[in-house]
Amino acid sequence: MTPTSLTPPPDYFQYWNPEIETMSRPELEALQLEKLKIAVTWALRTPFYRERLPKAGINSAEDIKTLADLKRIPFTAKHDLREAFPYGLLSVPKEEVIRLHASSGTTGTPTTIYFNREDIKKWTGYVARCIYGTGCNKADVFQNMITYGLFTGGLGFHAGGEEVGMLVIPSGAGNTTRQFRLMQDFGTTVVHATPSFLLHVESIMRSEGVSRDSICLKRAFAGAEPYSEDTRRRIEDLLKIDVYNSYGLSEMNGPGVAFECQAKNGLHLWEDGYIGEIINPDTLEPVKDGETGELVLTCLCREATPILRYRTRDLSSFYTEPCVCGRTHRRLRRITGRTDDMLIINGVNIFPSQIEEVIMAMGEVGNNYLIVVEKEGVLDRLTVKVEVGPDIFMDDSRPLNALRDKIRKTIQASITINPRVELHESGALPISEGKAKRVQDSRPKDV
Ligand code: DLL
Repeated sequence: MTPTSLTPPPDYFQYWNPEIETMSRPELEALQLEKLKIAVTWALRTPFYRERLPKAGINSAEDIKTLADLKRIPFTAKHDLREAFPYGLLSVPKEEVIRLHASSGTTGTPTTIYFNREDIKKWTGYVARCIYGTGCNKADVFQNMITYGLFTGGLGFHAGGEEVGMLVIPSGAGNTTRQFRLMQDFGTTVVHATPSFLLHVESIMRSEGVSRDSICLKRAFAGAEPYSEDTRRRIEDLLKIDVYNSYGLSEMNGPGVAFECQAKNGLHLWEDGYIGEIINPDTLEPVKDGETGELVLTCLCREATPILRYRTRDLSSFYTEPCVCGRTHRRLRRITGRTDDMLIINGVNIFPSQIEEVIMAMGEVGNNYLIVVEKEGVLDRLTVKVEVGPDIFMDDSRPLNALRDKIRKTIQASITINPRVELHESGALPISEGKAKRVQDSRPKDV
């Protein structure tokens, strides 16, 4: 279904937990207040918040009287989690912890999130709610083509899929040829992957001559990295499936924070589990209703590692109108990037997503691209490397030159910077099994 489709019949939308998903806003806010008080109690048990909250005049849950009191709680940032490593945010005895997940820690100390049994149960419930809300049920065969391990995407979706009662194939990421075999052997109907891996799967399927009719795929959950509406449409058209956007982050458990329903028009933030705010990242004040800013999230559903008012760095906004599906939980717009993704090229601010939007809307372009930024003398130089589509031949220079020129001009019209464009044949650019690395910025860091 596309966002502009006619209104579907009333029984089209399916809810995992109808009472919670469609509860009135006043009821939902009352529930949030009750859970926020509990989350503050959990937080006050951790060394980190025991030091921080009293400075803001919060000494117990009694100090939270209305949801507006949330604003009195100071923000928590990524560096706070690093400083609190390893146990500064643990609020239960270690014996009660049954699992941990951690970020990759590419910039130093990893951030670690602990779960007790109840936390895992609640997280699984949110992921199951997301999956069921896309129309899946226990008749589905679900191939989880994402990294298992410390990354939350593998085990998080695995547990959610089992909770819905689907047959879960824990295939993990990578090994594309084997992924097709599994799909064919077991009749996979749903997959979960990063959007870049889904595009890669489609390219390999084409180059290996795997027929679309030999698989019975209907849906994909795609997330863990930003992608544009054009990329979604491209995956849907090429694979003939419905793609649902899935948003989450390890600090808020992992996947299962916000997800698209069958209307595929914005991601419902599960507000009985998370409180969402959008702030201006410079002033730290809330933006006006519907405006874009940084998403700040408070976790209401995890005791072992409580995190309040976490600055996600992700840029989004809330839709102001309700969803046709009847759920009352507000919808987030597709995340367009992160405040720390922004590239400043010769003084012009751009987000990689602006380049992706241009490229993925062009039919002649293939499924992979790379943005390279270098220093050339005193100036910055932007190169966009693009794989060509299957209908373009690398030995025919006329159409190649025309395509190169078209890409260059369209990018320039969008971001005002004139890039160098390199065309590559399908499969030539690096792919990553996890989150795609779309930007290579080799400029010295202190310039
Ligand atoms: O990526 C959790 C996840 C797993 C989400 C599987 C969806 C599917 P982290 O590794 O902590 O957790 O990375 C979180 O990834 O702050 C966003 O910047 C980005 N991100 C996640 N989902 C989306 C999405 C998982 N749908 C960070 N669109 C977040 C855009 C996304 N960015």
